[in-house]
Amino acid sequence: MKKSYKLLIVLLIIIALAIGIILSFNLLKKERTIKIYNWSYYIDEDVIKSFEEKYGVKVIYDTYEESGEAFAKLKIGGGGYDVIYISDSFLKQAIKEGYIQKIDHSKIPNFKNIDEELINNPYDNGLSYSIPYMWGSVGIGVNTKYVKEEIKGWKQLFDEDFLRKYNGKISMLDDFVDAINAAKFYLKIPLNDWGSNSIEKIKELLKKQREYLIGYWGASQYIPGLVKGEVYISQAWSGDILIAKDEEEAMEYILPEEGTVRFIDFMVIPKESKNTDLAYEWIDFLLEPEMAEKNTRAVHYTNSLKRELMPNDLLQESALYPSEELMEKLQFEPILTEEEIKIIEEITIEVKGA
Ligand code: N2P
Repeated sequence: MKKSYKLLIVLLIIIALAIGIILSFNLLKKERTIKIYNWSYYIDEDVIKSFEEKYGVKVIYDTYEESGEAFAKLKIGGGGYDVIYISDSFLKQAIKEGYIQKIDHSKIPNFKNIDEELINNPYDNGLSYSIPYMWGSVGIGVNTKYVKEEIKGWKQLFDEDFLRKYNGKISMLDDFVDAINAAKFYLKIPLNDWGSNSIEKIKELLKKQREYLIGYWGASQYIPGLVKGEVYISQAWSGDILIAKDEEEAMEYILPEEGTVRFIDFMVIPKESKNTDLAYEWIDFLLEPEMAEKNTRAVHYTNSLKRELMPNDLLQESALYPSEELMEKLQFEPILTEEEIKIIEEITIEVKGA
């Protein structure tokens, strides 16, 4: 064999080896995957990218529209997810049922950044099983291009004349606990009252309202829906309406005068997560002031960090850091027991299927 042939063969072998090494490195890299399940419209996409770059992992990020979907995933061990975001109301029951892993605080150096008020919360006091992500309120989003009259509260969303006027242009939350909460505020029924008399009244009210609704919508329907004018009025979460306002100036968020709820969403590690180290890294990353600020700016909800870690311009936004007077209008979401979760499922089926 000629010398130049030998050289060519050696060269080809070297190239083949190099390709092999690159491929296997990429395969290895691909194996580092974390799966996240969060509400729709609830993160700055750049934060996901920064995490992927920093840790050299692939993030599989799926979203949902109502708390029941997250709870159902936890019930089956997590459905392959490593971090699931769950609403306050369902958290205690998920802990009680053993759906969630205990949090090892030593694996979250940024734990020190969390606001004291959120550490001592009624759902998981001391944060043994969960880490708070964001909080906000439930209210009413209105596109004032189409609705000129002043909306004051839940009273209008249940008033038949009003409903007739905006027939097919109103949506209620797909997250049925919140539709039920609205009915309770309107009927002056306490949020933790699940007695059969109260339930009958709530069902009757919601069934009557349903006739006039475009539907029960989550954020991924009502945010674009309000912007395009497909729907004029939506029961909605506070930040979502501010997201819509980024696109359509005529958007307004109303805190109902009868009162409303303040929600807190938590990050948890499901029982069967296989990538707990990555799950801790994800949670810790989101508690970095820079990332929390980015998320708050993108989705307009209040992150769980201490105020002193946030810049002044954010602290001055009353939608994010409301005055004490406004805070008094807000009640915590109720803590649901197993029976109450079942009752909600029954009301949902009966009202939605009516
Ligand atoms: C974010 C929805 C907030 C979830 N788009 C309310 N718990």
